[in-house]
Amino acid sequence: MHDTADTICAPSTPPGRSGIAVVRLCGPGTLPILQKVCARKAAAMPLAPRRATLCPLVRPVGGVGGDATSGETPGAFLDEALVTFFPASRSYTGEDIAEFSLHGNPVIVAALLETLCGLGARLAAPGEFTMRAFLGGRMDLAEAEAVHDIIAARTLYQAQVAARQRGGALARELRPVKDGLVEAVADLESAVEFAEEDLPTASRQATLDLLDGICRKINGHIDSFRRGRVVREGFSLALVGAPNAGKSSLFNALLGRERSIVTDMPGTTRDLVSEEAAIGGVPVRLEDTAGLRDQEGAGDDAERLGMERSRQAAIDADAVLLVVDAGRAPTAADRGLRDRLDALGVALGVVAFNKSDLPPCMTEEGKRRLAGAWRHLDVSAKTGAGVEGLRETILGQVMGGAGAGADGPLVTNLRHRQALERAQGHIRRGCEALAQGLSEEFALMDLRKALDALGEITGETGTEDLLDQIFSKFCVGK
Ligand SMILES: Nc1nc2c(ncn2[C@@H]2O[C@H](COP(=O)(O)OP(=O)(O)OP(=O)(O)O)[C@@H](O)[C@H]2O)c(=O)[nH]1
Ligand SMILES: [Mg+2]
Repeated sequence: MHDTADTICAPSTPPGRSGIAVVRLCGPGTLPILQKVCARKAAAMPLAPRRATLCPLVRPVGGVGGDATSGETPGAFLDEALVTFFPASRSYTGEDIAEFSLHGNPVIVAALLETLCGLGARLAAPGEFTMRAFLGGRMDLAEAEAVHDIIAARTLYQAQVAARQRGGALARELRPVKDGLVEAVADLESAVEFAEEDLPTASRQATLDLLDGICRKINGHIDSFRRGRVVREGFSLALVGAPNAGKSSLFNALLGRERSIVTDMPGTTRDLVSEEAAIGGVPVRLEDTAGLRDQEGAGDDAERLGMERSRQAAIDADAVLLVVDAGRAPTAADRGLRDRLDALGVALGVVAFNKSDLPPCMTEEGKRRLAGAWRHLDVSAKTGAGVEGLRETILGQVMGGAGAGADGPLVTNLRHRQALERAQGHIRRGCEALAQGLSEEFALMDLRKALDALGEITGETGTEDLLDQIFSKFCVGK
């Protein structure tokens, strides 16, 4: 069981020197501790709730027994800070909270924490404030997880998606699924109650239809995870192609700066060059690679090792961008490269026919044949033409056809997807039992398990073991 009887404290800003540093205090001891550390003239009066108040902070003489209410400075001065008191009724966790905005100096922060602990608080574990908010009913578990995602976001778009979940979007989207399940359970329960009257076949069919609709809705959520995972974690893209095709030029164009060396000499890039970028608000690790020649054994040792790394990068990446020089006549090597990527098991790719600013040397039919099942488009790394379209195409491919801003459900968390899959499995088993004409009680057992699985997402059911696992990933002080 998780203890919420203690009063906890922690720094909520990262260590080091900064303009301000924030320390949080939370729990039943908040007010008595505040009265001891805030050496205000009007200390006998409680701080106005939810109002920042400038206070000298002191380490009271005699620790817990000290008294700061006399108006005199009763102990060692710590800092002058802005202190905000949030009463339990309107706080993040549902308990009394105080927030101290101090001068951003680690020595001052440490002294305040030591003082608070001396007065009966203890240092909070990672995520303990948010865990208390969940346990206190201030937010559901999916919302609490979204708090972590907001802080972990690497792009504004990721933060916006997480903020939607923090606002209860997932629970709202799952509401019709849960309501449908509860309706099906109620139908079957009444059938069990009036067993001697036997549920008419038509009514059983209606329940099956209802469950089928629910399964389809759950499927929509499960399918959205492909997109959601990419939004939450980002993806990697390896640029591969023949020497001199313009891979490094396109890499720089996608990155928006001249990171990789470009020359007119084939074989310029020898090793992998990796950089973080963002496409449509989704983080992407771009990998520029050494040009792949058709004679794999050719070249010096460095070139051969470079080509081996290129092949490995193509295998390891989430998607491949095959860059083809369309400013010269197509060669058998270009076609061979596309086949080799298939042979390496690269499933997701886009073909960029580069140097579209030069007179065209390839027919549309030739491009289509070379690209095969992959999407292809003309670009010019030199002029930038087509690069924006290329970004959209790449994102569309890794997101399974939808763009970053696509509407509809978006499951970004593997734990949620697994719970949805379990719920779906239970519903399917329940449907089978009904279709086989077994007693409704069998189906009821499965549907109740499905409801439990859905409840795990928002934390209504079976979460005690999960809590430490989820909240240990949080920062201290959140
Ligand atoms: N006209 C034109 N030239 C381009 C374009 N993209 C690249 N180039 C030129 O093509 C040559 C090779 O470009 P790189 O980007 O170094 O090609 P690469 O595929 O990285 O080459 P390696 O690293 O040697 O395999 C350079 O002279 C570039 O200026 C383009 O869109 N249009
Ligand atoms: Mg290069």
